Order: sequence, then C-alpha cells, then structure tokens
Amino acid sequence: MNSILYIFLPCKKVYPIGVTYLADFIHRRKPEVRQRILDLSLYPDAQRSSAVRDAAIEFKPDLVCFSWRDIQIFSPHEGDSSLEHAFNFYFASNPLKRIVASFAGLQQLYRYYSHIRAALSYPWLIAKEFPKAQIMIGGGAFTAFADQLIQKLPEGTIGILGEGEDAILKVIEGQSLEKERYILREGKTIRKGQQGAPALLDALTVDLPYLTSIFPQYQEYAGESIGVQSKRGCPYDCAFCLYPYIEGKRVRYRPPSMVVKDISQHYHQWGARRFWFTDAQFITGKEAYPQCTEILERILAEKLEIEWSGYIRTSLITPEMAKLMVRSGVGDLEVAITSGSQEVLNNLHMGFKLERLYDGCRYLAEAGFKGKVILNYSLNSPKETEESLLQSVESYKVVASILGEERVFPLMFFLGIQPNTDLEQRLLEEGYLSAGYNPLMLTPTSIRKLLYNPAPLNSFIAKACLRAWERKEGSRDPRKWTGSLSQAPKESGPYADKSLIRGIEGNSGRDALLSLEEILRSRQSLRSAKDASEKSVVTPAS
Ligand code: B12
Ligand code: SF4
Repeated sequence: MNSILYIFLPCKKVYPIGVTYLADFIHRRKPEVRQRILDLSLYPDAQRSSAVRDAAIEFKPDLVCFSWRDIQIFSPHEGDSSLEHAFNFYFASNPLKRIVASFAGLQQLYRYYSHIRAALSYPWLIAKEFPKAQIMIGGGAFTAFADQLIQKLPEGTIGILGEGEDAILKVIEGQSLEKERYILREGKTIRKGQQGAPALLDALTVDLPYLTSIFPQYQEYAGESIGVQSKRGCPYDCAFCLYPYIEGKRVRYRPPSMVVKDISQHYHQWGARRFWFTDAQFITGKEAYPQCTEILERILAEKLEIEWSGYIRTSLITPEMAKLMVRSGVGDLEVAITSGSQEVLNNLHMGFKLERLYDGCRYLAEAGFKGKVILNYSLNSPKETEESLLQSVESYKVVASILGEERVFPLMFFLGIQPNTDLEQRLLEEGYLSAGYNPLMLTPTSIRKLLYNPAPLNSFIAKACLRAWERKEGSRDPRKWTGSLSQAPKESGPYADKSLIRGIEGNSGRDALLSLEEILRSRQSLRSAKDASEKSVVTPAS
C-alpha cells in the first residue's frame, strides 16, 4: 500500500493530535508512502460528504484511516446544557419546566443520533464509492464503543482499540494483526486480537515541516491549544475511568528532549503559544518526577513563553514541582477532587489522600500560581451519604481558602458510566445495569441511569443544582474562559470581555454546593427538632 488518507471525524474543534502522530510515525518508517490529513470538523455539516469524496478522488488512497474522537454528547457535567435539561426533566417541581426540558431533551437526542449517523456515513461512502480502498478506524470514541460501532461499519473495516502506530504499519506492510488490539466483523462473526508488547515511545517526535505539508488545514489551529503527549498509560485504578483501558496501565515515557522539541517546533514554526499535555495523567507517580521536571526545565531553558495545562494529580505536586510549573507557564488547571470524603474516594480506588491534594494546592499558591482551578465534583458517587456531601462542601472551602475564592470554581461533574470500567462492572453485578445493555442507546430511562445520580440522595442534589442554575440563569462551564482549551473565544475585545464577566458571575458550581449545604443543614435541624420533640413526648417529666 502506498497512500493513506486520514479522516478526523467531526467533533467540537480540537487539534487532531492522534492522526498527526500516526502520519508522522508512518513517514519515518515508510517515507515513500503518500499521506494526507483531512479534518472534517472544519467543514460545515452539509459539505462534509463532498469533502470526503473530493479528497478520495484527488488523493486516490489505498488506505483510509478514520479517527473518531468523541461521541459523548450527553455530558454528565454542568457546563453542558444537556445535564440541566435532564435534571429539569426528571426533578423540576414546576410541570412547565419539565415540558420545556423534554422538548430540549428531544432535540439533544436528535442531535446525538444524527451525529453518530453522520460519522458512520463517511466510512460507508468510501466503502461504496471507492471499494478498492481498505478502511481502518480508531480513536478515543471508537475505542470506548468498539463492540457497538463495529456492527454499524462496513464489513471488512479494521477497527483498532488504543494506539494505532504499529497496527497501521502492519497493514501497510501486509503483516498479520494478531498481536494488535484489532476488531473486525465478518458477517455475524466478530474477530479480535490482543496487543502484544505495546510500542515504546523513545523515537516519537513530530517532523513539523512534513506535517505541515500533508495537513493543509493546520492554519485553522493557529491560536488554539496544541496537544502534546509526553507519556502513555496510567497505573491508577479509578473506578469510573476508561483511560487505563485505552492506554494501558504500564507508563511509557517519551524522552523530555523530544517532547520539548515538539513544543518548540510548534512554537517557532506555527506560532503556537498554548499547549495541552494530552497524557491520561501528567504526573503518574513519583517515578514520573524526573521526566516531568526535565520537560519543564527544558521549556524554561529554551525560553518558550507558553501557557500549558493537562490532567495533573495535585496530590503529587511537590514544592519544587509547583515552582517549576508556575515558572514554565502553567495555566488554568482542572482538578478532579471528586469528593471531599476520603471514604468515598477510597471506595472509587482513587489512590490519593485529600490532605496531599490540599498540600499540592498550598505549594502552588506559595509558588505564585495565578491561574484558575476548576474543582470537579462527582456528587452521589457510591457510598455517598448526607455527611460525605457536607464534607465535599467543606473540601471546596478548604481549597478556596488556600488558593483564594476568586480562583476556585467547583464544577458538578457527575459520574458517567462508561463501558469497560470497574464502575460499570460493579453496577452490572448489582443489577443497576442489565447485562447486554447498549451504552450508545439513549432513552429517558437509560440517560437517567448513565448520568449516575441514584436515589435516595438524587432529588435534593438535583434540587440544589437547579436552584443554583436558576439563580445564575443556567449552568455554567468555567472552562469556557480557561486559557488552555480550544473553546477560548476567538475574538478579543467586547465579546471576549463579556463572556469573561459572564463566566465569573456564573460560578454556578459554587452556588450548587452552597445550596446543597443549606438543604442538608435544614434537613439536619428538622431531624434534630423532630428527635427533640419525640423525646419530650416520651419523657414528659425530663
Ligand atoms: C487530552 C484529552 C482531552 C483534552 C484535549 C486537549 C487538547 N488540546 O488536545 C480536553 C480536556 C480538552 C478534552 C476534552 C474532551 N474530551 Co477528551 N480526552 C483526552 C484524552 C485524555 C487524551 C486524548 C489524546 O489526545 N490522546 C493522545 C493522542 C496521541 O491519542 P489519540 O488521539 O487517542 O490517538 C491515538 C489512538 O486513539 C489511535 N488512533 C486515533 N485515530 C486513529 C485512527 C486509526 C485508523 C487507528 C488505527 C488508530 C487511531 O492512535 C493514536 C496514536 O496512538 C482522552 C482519553 C485517553 N486517555 O485517550 C480523552 C477522550 C478522548 N475525551 C473524551 C471526551 C468525551 C471529551 C469531551 C467531549 C468531554 C466533554 N463532554 O466535555 C471534551 C471535548 C473534546 C473536544 N472535541 O473539544 C472521550 C472520548 C470517548 C467518548 N465517550 O466519546 C475520551 C476517550 C475520554 C473518555 N471519556 O473516556 N479531552
Ligand atoms: S482518573 Fe486519572 S489517575 Fe485515575 S485512572 Fe483515570 S487517568 Fe488515571
């Protein structure tokens, strides 16, 4: 095979790092192979099919590699209006609000299914109109829902779970895929392979001039946050998380010099200033300190004036690391505290102590950190009680007292149940989910289950959220104005300013937590008043 067309399936605009790494890897080993990257997110809906057709006619690929990043439209966090509609639909006391929410919910369901249908239509277009081309597919969303999606794709499509470098190379060379995580449908039979040794990342670095030549749309990402991967794999076991399933539990590091070479090339050649370490976890443990330290030191030594972010275990931040982070340009951070109760955290196998998380925040504050921290809370996780909910409210107050209230933005991020996670397994065993359920099939009942917020605590958690959102005229995602995400407003001037002010005013997560505290405290005092009156009835003499 001599030519590969990569097609990044449409999603909210985000730098298509996965396909850039794949194309680069193939180019280093097979420079004679012609390659092209097409990012469908950059086209309006109506033009996407012709963009695929035109690219295939012009480029004549032997292999078409589809990359499917996101499917999740119903996000379990308050930055997405679908959560607000769902809560209004299930819990609002005003019937009018329920009706409005049900219409909005129907619209969102329609969008969700159309998005999946449209994404599937492009491989079908290639299969029908260019039958000689081999089709492969991979990416985060494909990995998450491979069992369901492979049934809907043209027969013969080679699906790859997780990383795809070696698998594509093998297909080009006509080698067997038995040692890769492939999935293939032949009629009604599904065949799967298991990955042998995962690839080492010691030679992975991007040849930017080459990438620029095969990705003509790259200019669309000027000013956006560019993804850089410094390692693969996460050794932790957080019950709800899919990342170890996607990337593996063994951590494989890229040499810091190569990571920073990537950043420096994008900085000098494309003018990029914002970067996101796309690692499942940037600081995977103490063993990662040398690599993380060297990366940040090199950013400083090369005088790269960037703003960077990534998923970081705050509990692993040392005073030295905090200083280096701040000096090398760390931007806003998203911290998954999840709960303020150590017991809830332990039950989810989160593997960190709250005290260490607070220490990490303290070190950041001492180092002069000036960014914002989004504190993600997954209220109503298994083992949650009224007491543990109050501990979550307290934990927010602790972090706010360390970093400053104006810098800390709690975000209600309910547990979303994903296939192939420990949480899904537990809920199947408990009968909360039924065996053979289809995680892509959304109905009012299944949405209620998959946005994990079970009885008996569900109704007043929802009440607190709805009360807060009502006051703030809707839920708000503090990430809209973070410096590191692609959703940053494009224009400067009045529009940007306005959205900034709205974001600050709309700290709806804080309000939701405080409303929850109010509700819980009043329940407690009602209970004690009731107990006291019962006692006085039983022992009138006392
Ligand atoms: C970093 C990250 C983010 C960052 C991205 C920052 C940035 N500027 O790039 C942020 C925080 C912004 C983010 C946001 C979201 N994310 Co995110 N994110 C990730 C994460 C951790 C890594 C993705 C990544 O870039 N990896 C590094 C690159 C090199 O890998 P890659 O792109 O996956 O490509 C490799 C393989 O997938 C494969 N591959 C890819 N394409 C193809 C094609 C073929 C043919 C083959 C063979 C192989 C192949 O090979 C590549 C190289 O090895 C993944 C989880 C994970 N551990 O993978 C989730 C993940 C991709 N995100 C996910 C989601 C849902 C989202 C959101 C939609 C969440 C939300 N509701 O708000 C948003 C919005 C994203 C957007 N479009 O704007 C889901 C997608 C699955 C799903 N349920 O649909 C994932 C898998 C996490 C999860 N829930 O399990 N995300
Ligand atoms: S939540 Fe973070 S630390 Fe936990 S398993 Fe997932 S990636 Fe690793």
